[in-house]
Amino acid sequence: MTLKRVLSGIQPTSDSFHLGNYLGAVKQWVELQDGHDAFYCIVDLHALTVETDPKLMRKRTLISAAQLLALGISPEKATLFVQSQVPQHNQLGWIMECLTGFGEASRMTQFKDKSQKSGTDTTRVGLFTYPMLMAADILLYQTHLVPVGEDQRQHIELTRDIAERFNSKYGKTFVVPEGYILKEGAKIYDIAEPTAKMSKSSGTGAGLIEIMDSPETNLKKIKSAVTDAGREVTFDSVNKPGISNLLTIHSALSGRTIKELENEFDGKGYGDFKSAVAEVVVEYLRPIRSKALELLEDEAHLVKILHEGAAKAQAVASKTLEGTYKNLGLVL
Ligand code: ATP
Ligand code: LTN
Repeated sequence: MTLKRVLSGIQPTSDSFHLGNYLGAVKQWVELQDGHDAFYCIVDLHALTVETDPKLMRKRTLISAAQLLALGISPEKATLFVQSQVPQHNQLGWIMECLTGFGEASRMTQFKDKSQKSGTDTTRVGLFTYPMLMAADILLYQTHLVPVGEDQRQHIELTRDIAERFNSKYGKTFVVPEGYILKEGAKIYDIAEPTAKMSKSSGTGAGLIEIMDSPETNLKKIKSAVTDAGREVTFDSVNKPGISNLLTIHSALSGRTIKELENEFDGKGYGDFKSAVAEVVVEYLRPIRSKALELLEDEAHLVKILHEGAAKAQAVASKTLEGTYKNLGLVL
């Protein structure tokens, strides 16, 4: 029996992943590496769509790899690689751009949000074509499932549309992928501003729980998390976004249901609840941070894992690219 293929990517745009990245995406990556043929990609080319510093780029790519390994990605089970080391991504990316309408690309809400923030004049063309490169990342591996957070749903839809369009025009070339997006945890909110998405590039800083932050910092941030009117610890995302977000986080990390947590904190105040959330988060992240720091001490080892991953990825990607070129009538 051939295993279903899984692919996902994460940008090396920060010195640390945050709880949203973990609960929305990487936690599922770890689960899916069992029983699937998984490819996980540090999408450094995507990270070039905003201002970058070469020294930071290298550092953050290695920190990303160390964190993914510390969070449980195993190079024996999954193929972990860096996007720029597999040139087929750029090659198929161009084909994807030639298959996408300007109008449909213009409807991508992530582009609209991000370009609005920086202004059209300074927005890079790469930010506009970003979803087409993402489609190439996915389609190159004949991917069935793409584990991502809710914010990526529209990009997955675009990828499916492009794949279907290509298949019907040029013959069956790509597997049409499906998003793997959880109901709970697919959108973690900023804990200081619980109506905004927890994000590396925007948000308050005070509301961002980072994996590589010290336990003391995270403890302090969670204890100062914004709560809501009233005093009952109950899940109600409309009227109690702050408490609901903390309940989601606690439940995802402790494995206890939201109902159980509501019962446990019945009659207790927000203060007690926040202390409990802080303890769960800090104790969960403590060994992960230590492991990532330990891995970062041996850069050569990390680079070797990534090179081995890139070689495995290329073997699959080059086959798909060849089939694509052939179906397009390019002379091989
Ligand atoms: P930025 O906020 O700078 O755009 P990001 O934090 O969204 O970056 P990415 O590398 O773009 O980070 O995303 C990696 C994965 O994490 C994606 O699958 C994305 O959907 C998921 N993700 C990001 N933020 C959240 C969040 N707040 N809740 C749930 N999932 C999230
Ligand atoms: N666009 C995604 C990152 C990303 C990705 C991918 C996710 C790039 N290529 C392929 C899944 C599959 C983001 O911003 N989080």
